[in-house]
Amino acid sequence: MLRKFKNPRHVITANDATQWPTTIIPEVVMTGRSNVGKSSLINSMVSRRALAYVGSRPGKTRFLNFYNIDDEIMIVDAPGYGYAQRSRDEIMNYGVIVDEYFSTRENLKGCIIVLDIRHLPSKQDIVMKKYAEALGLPYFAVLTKADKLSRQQQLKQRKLIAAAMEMPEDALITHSSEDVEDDADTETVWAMVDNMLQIDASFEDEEEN
Ligand SMILES: Nc1nc2c(ncn2[C@@H]2O[C@H](COP(=O)(O)OP(=O)(O)OP(=O)(O)O)[C@@H](O)[C@H]2O)c(=O)[nH]1
Ligand SMILES: [Mg+2]
Repeated sequence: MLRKFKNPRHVITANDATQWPTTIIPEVVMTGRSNVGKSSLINSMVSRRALAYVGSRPGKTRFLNFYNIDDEIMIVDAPGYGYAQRSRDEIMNYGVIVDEYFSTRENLKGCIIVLDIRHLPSKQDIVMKKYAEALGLPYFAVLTKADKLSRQQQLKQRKLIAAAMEMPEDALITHSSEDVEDDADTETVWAMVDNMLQIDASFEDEEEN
């Protein structure tokens, strides 16, 4: 059974760090190529059709979008990378925004790397994973758009992607935001999120002792 939320809400689209919400709510950020389904994944995690903005063309999510999920967790939707239609300045600007967030945000407790199950990871995906590792930020991957492949193809792609990302297969969750029956996979995504937050909490306990 997929967990239910009472009041998931959009807090702000933050153009710069001064607009980041001042809370102590732990944050998990979505990252990945443009158009892979980051915003759609947020919607399926909270069982809402249109909390996060989804469109048919790449490059929809601009700047950082903060979603407060019942005051328990903040999901942060980041602009996708690798979108060729953006101007050079725009790309630079997004790089700065995202980098500043990752490297300075104290609330940030984990990262979900979103990949399209049909494609092998790009260089940027691998860089993203190494970046999270270098920052000591817990992460896992969600392979979206599983509805586009047969079960057998899904298993094959998951293996290939795990190898290319140098990640254990169980850190890759296959998911579809189109398939309304996909409760079990969405719940697995939440379980992985819980896990990331617990890892952080146990570090804090150690520091106190
Ligand atoms: N078939 C299928 N389509 C999906 C799935 N997830 C997302 N899409 C579609 O893919 C397109 C992009 O989805 P978004 O959620 O906006 O992707 P995004 O990663 O947030 O894109 P940017 O904001 O541009 O970075 C939309 O047309 C979605 O309907 C999925 O699981 N299956
Ligand atoms: Mg988006």
